[in-house]
Amino acid sequence: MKFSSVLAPLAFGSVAYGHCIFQKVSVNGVDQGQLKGVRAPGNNNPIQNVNDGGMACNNNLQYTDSTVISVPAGARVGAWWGHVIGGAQMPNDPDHPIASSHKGPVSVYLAKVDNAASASPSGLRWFKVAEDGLTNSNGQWGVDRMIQSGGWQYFDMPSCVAPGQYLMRIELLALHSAYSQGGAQFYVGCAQINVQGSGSSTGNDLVSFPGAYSSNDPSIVINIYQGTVPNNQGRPYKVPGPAPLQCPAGGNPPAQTTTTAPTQTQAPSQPSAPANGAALYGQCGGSGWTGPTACVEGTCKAINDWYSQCTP
Ligand SMILES: [Cu+2]
Repeated sequence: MKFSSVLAPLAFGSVAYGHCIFQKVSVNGVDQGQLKGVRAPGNNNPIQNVNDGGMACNNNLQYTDSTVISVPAGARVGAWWGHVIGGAQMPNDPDHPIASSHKGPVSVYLAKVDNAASASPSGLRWFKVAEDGLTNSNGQWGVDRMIQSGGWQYFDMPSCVAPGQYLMRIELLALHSAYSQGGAQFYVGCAQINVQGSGSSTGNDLVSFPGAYSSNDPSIVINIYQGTVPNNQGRPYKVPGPAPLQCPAGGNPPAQTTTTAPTQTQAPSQPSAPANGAALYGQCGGSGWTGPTACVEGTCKAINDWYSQCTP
């Protein structure tokens, strides 16, 4: 394909070819379609200057689309990475979805906008909703987990995010050459989403891109390969940027200031379930779910094993 990384060694003085591009979204296990509702560049080169304007939604956007993807608050969301547009560059491409050397954290940010399809990425204020860094015990990074999931970077959209349109910024930070300043590789891309639910948070700890990161941040200038295992020599690793949004306990936000006796011990009786249920489009069940199992509005419908949703 034409998006080869032939120029990368010249441009970056690095032998790392295994770059990647964010190019599609899934919502509760449903693939939203290749290049649907996303803004993707025509090449897979990283950004290595944290002050580059492309730190928001990347540069040289070649693939744009007017789709705005519906994302229920609380949904399990996937962001898919591929070595080149379409995925593998060749059969058995060892650098798809990304070269395994490219270890590092992955993050997701949102910025509230009026119209996600047309919003400019510059000048926005972003809040982090998810991050996946280093597990010291096994030396696994967010990138490792993304590779193991076939290119899917999964996270949960916080249940308290206010309904409305957002740009969703997906970030992968590859640290294999981060031992010197300017060596870290940022891969970013944006999706256009419409959050549905009854939350009220549009974030705190708001940051700008560029601006959120400094070039000498110890999370960005770091030698992860000092030991035999790329685990930061067993030290904790702080993912750059602010902490992810934390929703109030209980998942579904408004006006639930008191935590009353758990209702999970009794089987939920949906039609008669009173006030303490999930809102329309909220999560109401699924494997591991400890939140409400009834719906204030709509009917609880199993989407898959790990996600049930209040649907109209
Ligand atoms: Cu690379």
